Amino acid sequence: PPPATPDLPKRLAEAYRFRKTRRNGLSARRALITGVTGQDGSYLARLLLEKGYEVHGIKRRSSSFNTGRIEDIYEDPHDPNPSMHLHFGDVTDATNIIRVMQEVQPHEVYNLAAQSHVQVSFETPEYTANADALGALRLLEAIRILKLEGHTRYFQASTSEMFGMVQEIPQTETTPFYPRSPYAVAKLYAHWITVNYREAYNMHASCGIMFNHESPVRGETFVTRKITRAAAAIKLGRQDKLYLGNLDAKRDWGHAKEYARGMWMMLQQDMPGDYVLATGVTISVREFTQWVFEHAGFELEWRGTGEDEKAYCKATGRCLVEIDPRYFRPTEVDFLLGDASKAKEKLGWEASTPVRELAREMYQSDLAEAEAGAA
Ligand code: NDP
Ligand code: GDR
Repeated sequence: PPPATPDLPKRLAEAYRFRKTRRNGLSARRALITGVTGQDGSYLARLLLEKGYEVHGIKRRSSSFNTGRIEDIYEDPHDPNPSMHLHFGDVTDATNIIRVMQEVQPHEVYNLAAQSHVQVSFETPEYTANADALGALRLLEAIRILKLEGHTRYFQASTSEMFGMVQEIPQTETTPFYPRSPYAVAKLYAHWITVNYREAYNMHASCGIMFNHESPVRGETFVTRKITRAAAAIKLGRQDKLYLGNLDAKRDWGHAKEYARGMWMMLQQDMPGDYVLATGVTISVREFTQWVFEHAGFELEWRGTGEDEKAYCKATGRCLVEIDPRYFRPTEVDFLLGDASKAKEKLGWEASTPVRELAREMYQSDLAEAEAGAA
């Protein structure tokens, strides 16, 4: 008779063994990326193309051009053998997701699509829940409906925002969650539904609990990029000052390119699992601002407190940074610091770009972009 408690890990390892067989005449190792036009999607698509994958991305229809970040890797669809394909779609549209999934029959799905701005989620909570929470469910269900569980591995972009009001320092895979925004609550649903589908249906489904990661192609309204762009514009005399919200918030900021590699590594494991990706260093928005302005040649002096705090250029006395309370959030996440020991031990993944170097790279890129714009 079978043992009362079956040997689950062995059974799962068997179920997840990568199927190398051809399916419906499709042969290459195929990956489907939702959110391919975003920061992480663009790094991940590049990485997978380098590794020889056939990459399929889902992009939204937009009234203006939204493929700027992947322009250089997107091939002409008339090419007889393109390795990068774009499909119109939206994670709020289940029929579309099922159709694309059926067409592509991917070996790996990376769900990066999201309304990813925390502050915007307070203004669009229902849409954020639809895209960020139910979007994950739609993808997992599509895999199940099409009976691709034994063939398709799934990655969910979970977030350190789920820790919210932190219950433990540093935060690990076992730290309790306490989300503080509609975005974080939606992502918590997506996280747990991924865990549930893994346990209920033996899916190879993994979550990367990723702390903030940035790059020169970071969205312009996230604080790091907002700061590096403003410093470059101020340097060139095109902007007077920068308005920010909470300067005391502390974040664990890493480089997006390294986090994309971590996502891929999770799906190469025999067993699925959840992993924190973080640098293990935390700094405040104020410190990040200070460093970026230093790169730009402005030494800052902070005066005042709370909403009246301002930063002045030490050399000229000119005010360069002011607080605008409109950027304060109804509920804030004050402090995040991740411990990525599990990822280091099991995946061999480690963040390697110091945040100061990241700030410099982003500033230099924005300066070059601003100078080119002026030419
Ligand atoms: P971005 O905001 O840069 O990219 C989000 C992507 O999702 C874009 O391609 C966007 O398309 C797409 N998208 C948004 N809504 C939909 C929708 N309804 N249907 C289909 N696509 C949609 O985010 P990042 O690249 O920074 O982050 C990638 C993922 O990782 C996100 O899920 C984010 O929540 C998560 N994450 C990010 C972290 C970070 O620090 N960057 C940390 C932890 C988690 P479009 O270009 O048309 O807007
Ligand atoms: P976050 O990133 O909310 O951590 O979410 P963001 O850069 O928006 O904010 C970081 C911190 O900076 C404070 N802040 C400001 N933020 C913005 N955007 N604009 C400002 O002017 C400003 N001034 C101060 C914020 O209050 C906050 O404390 C990011 C996103 O990529 C999520 O999708 C992802 O899940 C998390 O990181 C991990």
